[in-house]
Amino acid sequence: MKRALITGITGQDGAYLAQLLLKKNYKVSGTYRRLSTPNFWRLHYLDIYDKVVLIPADVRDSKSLYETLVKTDPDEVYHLSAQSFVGASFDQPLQTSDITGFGVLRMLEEIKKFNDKIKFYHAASSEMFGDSINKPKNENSPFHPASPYALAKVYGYWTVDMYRKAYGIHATNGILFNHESPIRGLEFVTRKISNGVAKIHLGLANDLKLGNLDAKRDWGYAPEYVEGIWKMVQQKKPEDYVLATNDSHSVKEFVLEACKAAGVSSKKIKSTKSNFRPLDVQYLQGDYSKAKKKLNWKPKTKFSELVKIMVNEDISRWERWLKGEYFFWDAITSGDDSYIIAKKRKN
Ligand code: NDP
Ligand code: GDR
Repeated sequence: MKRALITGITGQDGAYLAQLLLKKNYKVSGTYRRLSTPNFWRLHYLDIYDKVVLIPADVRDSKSLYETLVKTDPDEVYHLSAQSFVGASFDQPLQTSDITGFGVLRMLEEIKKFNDKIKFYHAASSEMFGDSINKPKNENSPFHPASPYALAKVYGYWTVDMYRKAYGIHATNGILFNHESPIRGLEFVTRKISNGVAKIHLGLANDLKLGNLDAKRDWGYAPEYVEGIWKMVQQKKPEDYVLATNDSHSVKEFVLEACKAAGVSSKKIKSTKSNFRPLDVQYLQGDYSKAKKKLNWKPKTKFSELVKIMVNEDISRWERWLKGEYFFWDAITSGDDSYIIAKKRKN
């Protein structure tokens, strides 16, 4: 039985990847941060909480990473831990560099000491490309990072490249474009929209305030992307790969599709300056030709289908919860949403 360690197993990709690896008969371990309120809702939602081994560790603490390697003795390490929200990286640039950038270095250093035969995956990002010429980006496109988050990912990317060349470690950068799902964090724009229109549909909110509606992204469906991640790590020779849909849509288009799916008026969705970033990437579109050729990977879920999956799931959750059904879900612990639920249930 192969052993996998996932840093960031409590996040969207960590949970889906754990589910996939369990199906492939791996022994799956994952790191989590000690928080005053535990954050395992995704593992419960996918019904895998009791099937994985959970180990407390922080990517800012090398000792905890080494101890995790000793405890799990993995064949493969999927390093997904990050401060992954671009918006927050402008408010906390140093913390983002430390977690998202130096975290990669710390993990690779401990792997080098413990067992340099471990196969390593780093979650790099399309944000590294930033705004450049308006054409689809592949593995050879130059980087123009436009946020502290993107800068940290570029640092991680080159760290992987260096450890591969200097120490012969089987290390891979997955350059993933945006991928979404019903277990996406509530702060990211797609889930903010699906959750927001679901509330408007049910009369629980009057409107939704977003920021830059003109930004374009290449949005895919997360469960398909974790399959691509696994395939990268199984290659004989470690290389870097782009995963994307080769299609790009604006935030405004996402809003219109979501409103159509929920049957609400798009006039209720507004843009406010306070939700704009100091610097934003206006256009991102990927080119996944290499992954298609070498990994036999391709995305299946189209943009409008993705929007429907997310909106329908959020409407159904709100309906179930308001009926009194109990299940693990993030909105019940998020400030504004938990307040709506508490108020409705009292009435
Ligand atoms: P999430 O934000 O959902 O998950 C991030 C994970 O990192 C969480 O488990 C989080 O733990 C953990 N984490 C944060 N800080 C630390 C820390 N100091 N020590 C240990 N763990 C920490 O992100 P996604 O699942 O969406 O993304 C996974 C990775 O892929 C990230 O590195 C992200 O930057 C990258 N990526 C994501 C893309 C996407 O579209 N989803 C596209 C390209 C790259 P906790 O639950 O405690 O907060
Ligand atoms: P992104 O995702 O920055 O691409 O990073 P996000 O969903 O946060 O933003 C996408 C675009 O939407 C615009 N936008 C808003 N964004 C948020 N979050 N909230 C709003 O109200 C809003 N209004 C407009 C943003 O300005 C931006 O242009 C995601 C993360 O998963 C990263 O970790 C990952 O590396 C990249 O995708 C690829």
